[in-house]
Amino acid sequence: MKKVIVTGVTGQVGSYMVEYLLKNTDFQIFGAIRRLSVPNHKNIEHIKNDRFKIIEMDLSDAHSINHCIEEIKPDFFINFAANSYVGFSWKMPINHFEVNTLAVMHQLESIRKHCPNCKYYNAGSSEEFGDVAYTPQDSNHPLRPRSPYGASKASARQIVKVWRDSYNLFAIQGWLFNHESERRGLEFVTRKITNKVAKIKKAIESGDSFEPLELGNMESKRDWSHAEDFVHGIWLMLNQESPKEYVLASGETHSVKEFVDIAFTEALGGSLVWRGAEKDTQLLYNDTVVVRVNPKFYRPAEVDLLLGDPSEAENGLEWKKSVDFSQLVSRMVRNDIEETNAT
Ligand code: F7E
Repeated sequence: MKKVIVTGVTGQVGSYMVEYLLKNTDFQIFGAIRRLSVPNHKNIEHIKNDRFKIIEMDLSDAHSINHCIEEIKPDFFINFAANSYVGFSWKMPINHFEVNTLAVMHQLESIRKHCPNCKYYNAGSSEEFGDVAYTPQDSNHPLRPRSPYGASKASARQIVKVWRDSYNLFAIQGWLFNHESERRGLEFVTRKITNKVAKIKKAIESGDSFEPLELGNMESKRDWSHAEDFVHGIWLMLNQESPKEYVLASGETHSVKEFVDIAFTEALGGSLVWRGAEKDTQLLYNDTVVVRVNPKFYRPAEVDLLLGDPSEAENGLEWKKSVDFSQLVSRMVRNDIEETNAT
């Protein structure tokens, strides 16, 4: 039986990958997690299967990475574990490089020594494009990161390339544009919005008071997809004959403000009015402020616009997104309304 190690399985994309592999392969899956004093297995609690086994691996510990790879000798290694919150990366830049960059080198070194035929995927990011030179961004776009996070992923890309070229490994780092879902962490803007929308809706319906949603830069534009669509694209990338890297993106770009607008409209219906601009922007519902800006959520440097070109993946991998922007917002809002009403 073939063996796959997936890191970051308690996160959104890792948990979807485990479900995908259980459904579409007969492989043994090893889900790597980091020991925490308060573990959070919410995203994998529902997955009970003899083919899914949890192993412990800490990406900041080269010994633990090597130990797992040497013992399991996987056929595939999919690395989703990362410090992925861009806004936080200015506060802990070195840790971002340890986890997002150096760990990749440790993984590749262990694979080279113990299982050189293993196919390796590291999650790349549109944040590597950063201060974009042209739109839409494709796989030829230069790396121009704007955050320690983006720099850590761009550096990891160079490591993957060097190990691929030097040792003839099947090692790739596909570019993932923003990918969201009902399992997205609350610190990311999409889930922060949908979660608060649900709470505000509940408060309004119960006649309770509430604090408005506070956001940073609502003008920035992102290319948002559903994380489940990307899991399929990544598996197609890993099953190519030779290691080629692709951009996975929806091919649509929308501002944070548009996301807010659709989310509140979905939950509350009409009677919504925008007022002001930039740092004075507010959204009102029946004359009550439901969204306002708090400058503390602005970043030291912003990526203003991201729009990916999915055509290479559509042609080369026959990959296609199945969820569009408004469906994504709507699914996330409905899920958060259900979860909020259940508590
Ligand atoms: O921010 C703006 C913020 O934190 C999106 C990660 O998965 O995708 C993600 O990175 C935009 C930015 O995601 C708030 O300034 C405004 O312009 O949801 P985000 P991200 O930075 O795009 C890439 C592809 C990755 O690889 C990353 O790992 O929204 N924004 N107000 C805000 N963002 C947050 N988080 N919170 C706010 O209040």
